[in-house]
Amino acid sequence: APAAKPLPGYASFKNADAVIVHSSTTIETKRSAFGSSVVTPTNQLYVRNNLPTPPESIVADRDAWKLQIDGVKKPRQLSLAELKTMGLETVTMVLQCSGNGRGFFPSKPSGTQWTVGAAGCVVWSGVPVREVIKALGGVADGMVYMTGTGGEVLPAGIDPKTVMVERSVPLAAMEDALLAWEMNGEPVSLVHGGPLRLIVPGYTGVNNIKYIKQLAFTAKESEAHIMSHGYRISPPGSKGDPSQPSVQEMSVKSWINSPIPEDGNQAAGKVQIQGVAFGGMNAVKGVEVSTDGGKTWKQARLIGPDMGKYAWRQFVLQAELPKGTYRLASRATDDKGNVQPETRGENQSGYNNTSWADHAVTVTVA
Ligand code: MSS
Repeated sequence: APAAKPLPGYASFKNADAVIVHSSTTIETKRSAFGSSVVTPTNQLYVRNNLPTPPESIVADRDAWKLQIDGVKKPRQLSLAELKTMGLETVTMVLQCSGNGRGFFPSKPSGTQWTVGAAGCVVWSGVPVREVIKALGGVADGMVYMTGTGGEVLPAGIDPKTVMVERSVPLAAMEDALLAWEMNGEPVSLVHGGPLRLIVPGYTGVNNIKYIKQLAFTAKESEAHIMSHGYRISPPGSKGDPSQPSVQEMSVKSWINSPIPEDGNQAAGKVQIQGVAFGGMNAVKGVEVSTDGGKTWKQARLIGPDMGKYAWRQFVLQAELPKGTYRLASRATDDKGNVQPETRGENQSGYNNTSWADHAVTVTVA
């Protein structure tokens, strides 16, 4: 096996034993590192940067960070210090890259070959976007999108639209969105978007803009390439374009984190089959577990605290497993009755893989 890549400098605080470094801008949590305690520790959370990380200096004086708000009745710039006076809310949510599970596509789409670890369950605190907008007189007439722009300084000499991280989500997403300065009880680290990050619960990672410098209510979607052509559900063999659905809302998904093949052979007898399940926009209602590759299913038990509909739930099925080989699978259902599908939705870039069959593992009990 090739030697593990070292952690990049900006992420040197990460627990090297708990992550897989794919590249200098993509770091995945190991499936064996998720544990059973709901919240993903910051030093194990995945990283995905579309551009190089901004300099550490942007988190030197956090309260001085400026956010421009446009497309409201009274557009203006607000400092983080001012935002902190305008409201406070906490939301626990699954942050998951649009391409999590891409590594299971047999077509091997280009991009990071994430399996399950481009996701985590994270606690965010900040001011609700709706509070800020209310204070600025409300959304201007005719605006139907909320568009966030990342604070990266773009390389000179190229059309900014080709590289900038700017994403539009439907206005309705504003309802539960936060401008967050705290993550898992600490000021948001630079790598995860400090000093200020837009959090759009239930939406895939890319819609959660780090180091946000502008929040605009707009009549049209952003024309940045990452919005118009990137992160589109394109039919296999085709290129992304604005007519295809954008990768936005997440849907019901689960996977098993223990036992897994990485842990080696399991001892025969009592086994606690456990994993995580989430509903994306909806709460998880239940999870079934199969030990025979999906032929038969048993209801698992949700364990641990329920941290709200955007968080994931831990589940466990206690099983008695004699020696043998088992194909372990999990299948979640949300509270609207949506069931995690057996198959992935084929698409060119390997987005939104929720297939329970793809996420199943083969474990040997000896
Ligand atoms: N933001 C910004 N500003 N930049 C970049 O690059 N990326 C994305 C998000 N946001 C970015 C942003 C992505 S793409 C993702 S996933 C996320 O982020 C991640 O996060 P973390 O914290 O984990 O790193 Mo896919 O869908």
